[in-house]
Amino acid sequence: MTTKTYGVTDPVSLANPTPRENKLNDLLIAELRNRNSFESEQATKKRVEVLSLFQRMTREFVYTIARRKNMNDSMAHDSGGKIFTFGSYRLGVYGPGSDIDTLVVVPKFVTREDFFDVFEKLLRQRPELEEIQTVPDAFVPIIKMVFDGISIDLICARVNAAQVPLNLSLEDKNLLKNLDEKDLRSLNGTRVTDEILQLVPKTTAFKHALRCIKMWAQQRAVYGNVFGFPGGVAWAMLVARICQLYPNAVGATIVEKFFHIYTKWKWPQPVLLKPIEDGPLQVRVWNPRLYPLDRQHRMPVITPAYPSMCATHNITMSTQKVILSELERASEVVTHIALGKKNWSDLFQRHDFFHRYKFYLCVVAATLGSAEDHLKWNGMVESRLRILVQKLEMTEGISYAHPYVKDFSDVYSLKDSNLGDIINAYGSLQGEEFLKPHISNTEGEEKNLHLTKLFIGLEINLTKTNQHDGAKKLDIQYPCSEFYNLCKGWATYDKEMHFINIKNVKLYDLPNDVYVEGEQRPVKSSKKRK
Ligand code: 3AT
Ligand code: MN
Ligand code: MN
Repeated sequence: MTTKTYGVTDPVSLANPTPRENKLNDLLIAELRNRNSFESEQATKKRVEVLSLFQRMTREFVYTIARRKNMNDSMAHDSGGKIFTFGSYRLGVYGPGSDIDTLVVVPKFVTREDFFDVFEKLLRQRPELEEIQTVPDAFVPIIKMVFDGISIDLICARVNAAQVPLNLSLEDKNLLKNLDEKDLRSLNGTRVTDEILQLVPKTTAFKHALRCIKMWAQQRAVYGNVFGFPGGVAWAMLVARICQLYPNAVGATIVEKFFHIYTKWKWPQPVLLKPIEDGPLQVRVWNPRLYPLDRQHRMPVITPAYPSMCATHNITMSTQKVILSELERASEVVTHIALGKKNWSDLFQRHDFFHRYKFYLCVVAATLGSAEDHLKWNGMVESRLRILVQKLEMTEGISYAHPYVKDFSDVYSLKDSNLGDIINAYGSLQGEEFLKPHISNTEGEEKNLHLTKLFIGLEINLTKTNQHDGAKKLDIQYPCSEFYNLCKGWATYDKEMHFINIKNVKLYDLPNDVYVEGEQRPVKSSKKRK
């Protein structure tokens, strides 16, 4: 039994699980298994092997650079090099489709240029390499690849040390001194996940509960940092805090307490896993007393590793409303599960986003060019969607604007049609017939039209007075044109190549591909005529 105190308060209860709680926990794990949350032991073994190969390659990489810098053989060997992981693999909540988020840590004398030169060459020599994409100029420079059937996100960071031995821990804040921003960002993922795991009393209960919360959040479409919802790290910290409050509970109990506690939480009171620390760098640490921007965070969840940041700064008035109502629903469902009146699959019931609003906006990003060109343009549009959401929130007649957390993409060939006609037809049921003949089957073609659509559900509250004023029609001109300008202000925007369009789509005119297999389209209840 755990008695040590974790977190910023005493625990709520030290109770061990009851037989009934153990039973509920078994049922939860069985339901997760049914839904393919866990991968086979064999597949996991392969991940471990690939990681140990990457560890050997990391040492070879550092050794090569050390020799180039004229170190002797023994010094070069002692320079070391170590891989760490972060993301779902490190947290132990990965599934069959998960990647491995991997960090290569090197001593001070190895540069990022070396990584994108020497390490990349080492990778390209390997027969297991299936796909590789390097993005050295990204916010977090990265090599994305498929290696021996496994997706891998590989990043690199230097630390403030001459050697990186195998027992190095990234906990020491002094390792962060004299690094650049990209090194700091690259180290952050691992430093945060390592701390979360250390701050949790029982990792088994934590992992089971987090798998459940991730499954629930994905099914209910409240998962995804870019769109203004908590991402994987934020959900992990939210679960970790509950684990601290119930240190001896099993996963199922953590889940139940999770929903009960967060429906009653006094936001914007922050969720903390430990007191916020000061440190040796000239960087900002989250502090709402000092920084007005931090005061705007509506549901702050603060990372434990120095320098502490808010992982949920993207949450807006609308997404907060959606999250709170989903927590409310889940809180009722788990109450019924505990009473034996419902089961875990009820918690994981799919959302009804494409059934519940009368009006939607469809944001279309299009690129006349390569798939890679479109990836960049669309990525920029998506990362700014929440700004459109915030502008809509302030528009009269809209009570909230609910962004959907997934995009839909297609590739078309222009044929003889006008580009504008295709973009206009895209995103509605009406347009589907027109688009059919344009579906592209020439994957590699340079000048295809790449299209991605995003949806925002609008909750309207036009009051009687402005209906009488003749303003019955909702006016979204202003937020939309502001959003166009914002996107077109992108540094590498090219008007011959990049297009952006927002259209109104009514519920019954939503395109077919937003519904999953087996899901019925909503049907107009025909007015009874006599
Ligand atoms: P999967 O099991 O892989 O689906 P995950 O939680 O590991 O779930 P990701 O691999 O997408 O999810 O992300 C792992 C971490 O990488 C989370 C975050 O710290 C970092 N990360 C992901 N995407 C970005 C991004 N666009 N910018 C900065 N950091 C990111
Ligand atoms: Mn991952
Ligand atoms: Mn990843």
